[in-house]
Amino acid sequence: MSELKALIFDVDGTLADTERHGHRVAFNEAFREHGLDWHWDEELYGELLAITGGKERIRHYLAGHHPEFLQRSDIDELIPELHKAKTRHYLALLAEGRIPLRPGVERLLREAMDEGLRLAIATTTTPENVTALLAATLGEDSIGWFEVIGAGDIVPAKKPAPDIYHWTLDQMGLPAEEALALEDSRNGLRAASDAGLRSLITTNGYTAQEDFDGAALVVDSLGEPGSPMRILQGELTGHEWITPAALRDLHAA
Ligand code: XBP
Ligand code: MG
Repeated sequence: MSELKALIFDVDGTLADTERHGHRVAFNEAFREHGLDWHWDEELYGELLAITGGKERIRHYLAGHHPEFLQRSDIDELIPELHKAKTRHYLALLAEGRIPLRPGVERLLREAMDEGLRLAIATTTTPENVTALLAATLGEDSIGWFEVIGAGDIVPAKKPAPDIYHWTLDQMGLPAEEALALEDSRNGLRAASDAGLRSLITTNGYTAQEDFDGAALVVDSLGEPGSPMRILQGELTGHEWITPAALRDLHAA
């Protein structure tokens, strides 16, 4: 069994609950700004999350709700324009400090670095969204904690395709057996598994009911001293919150 050398983190839903009060709100502001009466309520957004990537999500929404829009001759310009506006609004929400990290995330990152584990990010979201979240929550320097940030359109096929994990592992020069993925969703689990990685899943309100068959462990959060995690699937004895030692046990199991 290979030694655990690196942790690869997803961003949306894993590092922070960014979707419901972050991305969703920013999409709606972009639509309003463009004079469109589209509104993604919390329930609809939960359905749209099946499609990763903001531009891909807008196109999927139009196919189901406003198919006539897809016939417009300028649709290939309109979608990226809407998405650019959405990113601007999302970055403003982050800068206001409205989106905190999930419990245990900062602790685990610091403990992992103290123990010499390598850190990376593999996400579907736009690169600026990642660096802005890190800067707003952990300070500018934290961007440098991550050896590789694989994000957005750097690979053409987004999760659940494994491409972003393949790209990130390639950049690190690391075999999949020496890393563990931290994810929150079925799409993320599929991407990591198809790249040969074991995954720890931390669920959230949008993903708790998903099928996590094949995950090394599913918990409701990383947990903190005094505020233990709840194990939803799998086994991990002797740990009440996720530490590097817990991750090494999972990786070796
Ligand atoms: C994240 C996503 C992204 C964000 C929006 O999935 O699906 O689309 O919702 O980001 P994952 P952009 O956590 O699996 O990476 O609008 O910047 O694409
Ligand atoms: Mg996610």
